Amino acid sequence: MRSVILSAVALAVHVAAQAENSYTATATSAVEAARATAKTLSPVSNVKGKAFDRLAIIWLENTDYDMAIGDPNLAWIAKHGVTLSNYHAVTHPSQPNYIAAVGGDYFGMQHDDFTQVVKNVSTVIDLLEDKGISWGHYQEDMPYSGFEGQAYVNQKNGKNDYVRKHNPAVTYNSNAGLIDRLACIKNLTVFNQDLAAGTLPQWMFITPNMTSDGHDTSVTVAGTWTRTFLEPLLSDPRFMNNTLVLVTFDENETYSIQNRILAILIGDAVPAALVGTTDDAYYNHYSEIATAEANWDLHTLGRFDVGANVFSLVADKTGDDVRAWSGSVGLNRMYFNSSYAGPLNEKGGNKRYAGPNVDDAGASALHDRTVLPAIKKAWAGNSAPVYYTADLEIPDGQHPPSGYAPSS
Ligand SMILES: *[C@@H]1O[C@H](CO)[C@@H](O)[C@H](O)[C@H]1NC(C)=O
Ligand SMILES: *[C@@H]1O[C@H](CO)[C@@H](O)[C@H](O)[C@H]1NC(C)=O
Ligand SMILES: *[C@@H]1O[C@H](CO)[C@@H](O)[C@H](O)[C@H]1NC(C)=O
Ligand SMILES: *[C@@H]1O[C@H](CO)[C@@H](O)[C@H](O)[C@H]1NC(C)=O
Ligand SMILES: *[C@@H]1O[C@H](CO)[C@@H](O)[C@H](O)[C@H]1NC(C)=O
Ligand SMILES: CC(=O)N[C@H]1CO[C@H](CO)[C@@H](O)[C@@H]1O
Repeated sequence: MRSVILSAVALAVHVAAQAENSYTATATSAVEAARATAKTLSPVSNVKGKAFDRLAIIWLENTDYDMAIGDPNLAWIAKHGVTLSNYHAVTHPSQPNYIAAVGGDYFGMQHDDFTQVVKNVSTVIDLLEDKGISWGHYQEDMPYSGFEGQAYVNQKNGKNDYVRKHNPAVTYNSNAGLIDRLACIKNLTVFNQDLAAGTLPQWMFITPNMTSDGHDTSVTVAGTWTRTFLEPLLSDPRFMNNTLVLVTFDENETYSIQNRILAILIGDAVPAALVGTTDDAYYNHYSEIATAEANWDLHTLGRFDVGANVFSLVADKTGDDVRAWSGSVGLNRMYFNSSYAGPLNEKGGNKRYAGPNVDDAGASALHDRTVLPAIKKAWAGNSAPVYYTADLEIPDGQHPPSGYAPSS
């Protein structure tokens, strides 16, 4: 009896550990072998939201605000949507921005290297699944669903193509340890299959490849790719069914200036009266999580998602207050161009993960959302430092959270 129980436990541990680390090989033969057996899932759901029923987030790369809005194709998208003119990335370089957009913090990261966020840190995916909302990642040219390698180059010309640093879900071991979640981290080939089959999820994150997103090319290529991808979808009822699309960038190109980036909301969930207008409220990548939370009454992560502004066209329907930056350091003096330190920082500093604010401190004055019960259960009583408040104002490398100053 005892030995049976032990082997069942051992098996469970074995399966989880294997799933987190089994699919990193990048040799062509290894990729082809893994592709043959990779699991792909396309769960569907139909949970009504207050302002939209589907959220599609598309990220492009490394372009300064003025360059982006000057691109004719992005300008075309802006004309058909709402321009968010005061949207800021949270740091440099790319990877921490992606990490932040699903996990509510970048945990001090200042690099693009292979990273695994510890398993007990949750993401928006936990919040969505808790309410039965289907989700997916679509990463252009990811060689197979659930691939965990650092990169996969174009097999014909050897050029950069798919990169893990632009795939936020796979970097969190809370996802990478679960085979059914890896199966929802797919490529754009599968996007087209899901579109055709009517099996697109309600929440999706779309990353074009390193050519298409402008990283190795230019905003002209990124703008062309985005309009080519999006324009047909705008009139396709299989995609556009009370759908909100966010098109944005990971970061600004020029490090010495403010890390402001272009963001555009478009789709049939945008009220007609707002099409072609500009919203100048302060947003950042945490607004992406906050907006999903407000729309579907999700719980929170208890991190920077709690205080982030909900996009105002959504906040109009959810009752959220869109606040102005009012910190002692003015927004005009916040560059968001370097990282505070933390466990993912390669230059040293405090290696302790900050804990979520499980007491919902300050949040009740803002909204009814509370931290996901599973997160509360995991972190309650933990002695980890907590630097999250319900404030809109967030830190950066020049204004770090207490105990997380960057080392020089
Ligand atoms: C996309 O993923 C699917 C499923 O794993 C795989 O069969 C296909 O070959 C991939 N497509 C590309 C372009 O790599
Ligand atoms: C990136 O995607 C585009 C189509 O969106 C394709 O033409 C190109 O071959 C892909 N890969 C590279 C390395 O350019
Ligand atoms: C659009 O959404 C509604 C539910 O909100 C659903 O009944 C309908 O089937 C959807 N239409 C398409 C084309 O998917
Ligand atoms: C961030 O911007 C400020 C102001 O221009 C500048 O002093 C600082 O060197 C920049 N930091 C980085 C890492 O570029
Ligand atoms: C989460 O994992 C980290 C790293 O293993 C550990 O230091 C921390 O104590 C864990 N937190 C909880 C709440 O278990
Ligand atoms: C705030 C902002 O947009 N910062 C800059 C990003 O880069 C462009 C081009 O260098 C600047 O014009 C922006 O001011």
